[in-house]
Amino acid sequence: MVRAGTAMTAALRELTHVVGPHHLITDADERSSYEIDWTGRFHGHTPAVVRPADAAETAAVVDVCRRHGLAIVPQGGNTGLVGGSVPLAGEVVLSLRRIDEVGPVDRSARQVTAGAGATIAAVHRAAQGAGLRYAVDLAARDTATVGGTVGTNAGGLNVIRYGGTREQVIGIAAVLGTGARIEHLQGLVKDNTGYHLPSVLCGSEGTLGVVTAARLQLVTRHDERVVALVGFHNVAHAVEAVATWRSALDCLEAAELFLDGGLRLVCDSFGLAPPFDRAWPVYVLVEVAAVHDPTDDLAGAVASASDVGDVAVAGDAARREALWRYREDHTLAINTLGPPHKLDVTVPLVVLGEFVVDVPRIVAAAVPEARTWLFGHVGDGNLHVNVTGVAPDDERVDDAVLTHVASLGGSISAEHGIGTAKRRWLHLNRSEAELASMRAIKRALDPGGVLNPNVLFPTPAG
Ligand code: 2HG
Ligand code: ZN
Repeated sequence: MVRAGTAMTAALRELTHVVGPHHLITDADERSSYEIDWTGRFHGHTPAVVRPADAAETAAVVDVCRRHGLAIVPQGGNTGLVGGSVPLAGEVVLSLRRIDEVGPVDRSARQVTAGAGATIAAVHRAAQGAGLRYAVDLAARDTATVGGTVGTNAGGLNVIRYGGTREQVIGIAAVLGTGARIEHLQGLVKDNTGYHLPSVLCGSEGTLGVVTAARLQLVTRHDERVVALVGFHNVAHAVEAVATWRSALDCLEAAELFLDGGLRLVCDSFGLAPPFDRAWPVYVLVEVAAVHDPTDDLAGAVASASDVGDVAVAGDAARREALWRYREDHTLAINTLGPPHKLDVTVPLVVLGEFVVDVPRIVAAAVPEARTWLFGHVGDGNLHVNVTGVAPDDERVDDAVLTHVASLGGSISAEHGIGTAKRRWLHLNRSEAELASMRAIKRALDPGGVLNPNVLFPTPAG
């Protein structure tokens, strides 16, 4: 698909014409941060990074690329963890970061329209200013963008209460692979007028259209927040406790699990004091939020769980943040050991406890020198299996873990997407008929196969 010589020169000239010379980046140094993913595992190259200012320029960029047969990788904050936003096969990078306007919050509809390049933190600030909240939150909030999180249907920390990104997207604006622009941003909650294109594009990983804006649902801001960090002797009891808390606590926003090894790594990496005088094999961090102080509800729920060791409770923002660091800093701490293999999976809650125990053994059987780090959103069965000490292109561990996950009836991608990292294993979760339907949609919306052609499908879909 990548053109050489004069054809490329002509295409770049046209792209310069569309976005202006400052926003077509061809210099190798300036391109480099767009060519590598956040973890450092996926590294490619691009002839150019194109940075349109708005949806009209985005449409013109897609049109130029279509006509010249240039493949495109749409990119937002480039915080994706499955190699889906970097040009691994010489694609043009279409960076949406300049389209970062967050519109006025509609207080009565409780919605806001945000440009694809707006960060999740910017949406949070806008919602906060209107006394509301955007329900999607994740550790990469300062860099991850609306477009990227829509493209990957990002989950994050509050899925147990509010669902993932798809549940918040009321409308969408995008440029399809056909070059057509669609815009459906009125924000009507009841709107049964055919296919729900926001849902189709959400999670499509840039293969069907380039999202330029999204109409997002906001939720009530609960200012009474409490976080508890609970140490447990064993995983089964921790998982059982979370299941009980989920039904007992209407105000449960997050239930996150991590293990002693991960906690020690975080503390060592960032000079943090451990939360308790002694270590516990398993930790669960829970956050509750309500209009009235939920401390007593949380205390009652924690007290009723069996096998609870130490408990730390934080009501004020600084101490809540301090407890969250033990969980959120896992990603940063693990990356200090070199690019990890990131296997973001869901397993049915009934087998989650034994999965946590079995996975390190499965990893060690595949690559004895590998180290396994487990943490994640235990409330919805989503664990992040991180593996270090394995070469970036050595896929033995990925194969062993993903095959095991599928055999348990789980998903090989809970919230990060398939990208290039997992496309080999998509058949474990999707039948031939499902893959054929997905390919048919791809062909209809991107007949030239220009949009992110090297992700998602086991072989290029075009
Ligand atoms: C999180 O839950 C993110 O913090 C990143 O999904 C997970 O680093 C990871 O594997
Ligand atoms: Zn996560």
